[in-house]
Amino acid sequence: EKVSVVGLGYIGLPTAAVIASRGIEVIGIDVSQRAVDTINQGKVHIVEPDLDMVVQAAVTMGKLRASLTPEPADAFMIAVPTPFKEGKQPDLSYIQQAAEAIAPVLEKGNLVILESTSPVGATEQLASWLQGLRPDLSFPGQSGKSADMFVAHCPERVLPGRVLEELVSNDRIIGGMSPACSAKAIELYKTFVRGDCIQTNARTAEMAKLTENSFRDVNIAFANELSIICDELKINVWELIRLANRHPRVNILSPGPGVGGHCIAVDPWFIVDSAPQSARMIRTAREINDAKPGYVIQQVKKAADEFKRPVIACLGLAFKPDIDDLRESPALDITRQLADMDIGEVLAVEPNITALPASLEKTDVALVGLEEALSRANVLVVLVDHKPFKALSVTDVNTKLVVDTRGLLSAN
Ligand code: SAJ
Repeated sequence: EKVSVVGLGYIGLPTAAVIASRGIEVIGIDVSQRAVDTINQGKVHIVEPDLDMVVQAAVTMGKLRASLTPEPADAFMIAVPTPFKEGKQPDLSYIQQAAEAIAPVLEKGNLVILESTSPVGATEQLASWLQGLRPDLSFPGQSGKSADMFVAHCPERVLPGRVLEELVSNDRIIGGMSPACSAKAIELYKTFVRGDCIQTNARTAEMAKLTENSFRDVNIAFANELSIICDELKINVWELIRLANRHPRVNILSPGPGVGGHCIAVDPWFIVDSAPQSARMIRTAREINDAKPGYVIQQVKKAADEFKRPVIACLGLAFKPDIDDLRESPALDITRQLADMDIGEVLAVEPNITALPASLEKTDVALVGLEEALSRANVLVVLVDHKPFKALSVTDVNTKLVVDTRGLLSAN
């Protein structure tokens, strides 16, 4: 048995390494020479707890190898990006490129799995691209033919920061283009997944993944809307949510400075794009969450206006707690906009990085330690609930104006 993983990023690399750690031969394919070289040295090019150890072990055992060029295998797992920009079409070009890359080496009886989060219909599209490239093979879903190839959508659903654990323990949705495709895919996932592998069709699997992230987005939007209503009504939203969540059937998530990351702020748009007239709540939730950074900035401006020479300390730049990932981070966005507004000196505290990211380099923002920020700032903006910030108490900040988007201080 040999498995080929196409795309060695945040999902593909951990998946490849975990399958290899079960003793299965894995070949990882990527378009980046740097990624390929790094992995073949037993090292990693992305940050994820324990990933370095697992990759190193798999490479040393001779079970994991990376290459720029696809080669024959029994199963191919595609884990490439599917970007989406608001107002544009979902971009399936990386899936199409992956199809073009693997098509020449496909053999009768192979299994092709799409793991990338995708709009409904993408798996059918993948099968039809492959069919066009390999008319000598028969792919499922092509009318009137009995297929000798297997195609399925098995969406990834791991949480960054807990990928290696969740890859194994989460239940998996296995959406085959036919029951035979699902059965074949379940066989593969059973080799490394401890959770249940639940069978459905490809379209339902695509929608299930989008639904999970949209559920979270809508629930966070509800919390963000509550936080603004509570500001108006002079109610502590954190206490309010704690109380409401004591009801056995209520479970509200937490407000914040906005929703970041590459998944929850993106995936709902796939649904909106597929059903623009009907996806009204999903669209509104996206708009509410995207508007939250602007609201926070107004709150900070109001606080800063109280001082002649305001020093504003932004606590946290990452998109969520205890990681170094600053991509699509509302905290970073707020800090940059505050600097651009020129309303005072801006300090940034981010314990998980050692240098400012490129987007702040041209600003006057200074990266400082928590101590310095606490001693110098008169306006504190809590943007991320990193562990060291959770240890803060009201007495640390009682001479300052605080805009607390995570409820660290107001919740005490
Ligand atoms: N956030 C809040 N309030 C909350 C929870 C989160 O404001 O109560 C914010 C976070 O601060 C962050 C954003 O939402 O900015 C997203 O963070 P997250 O931890 O909710 O999710 P991600 O983007 O790291 O990972 C999600 C997960 N999806 C779900 O939990 C339904 C993960 O399981 C998926 O695999 C991943 O998206 C993905 O790749 O799609």
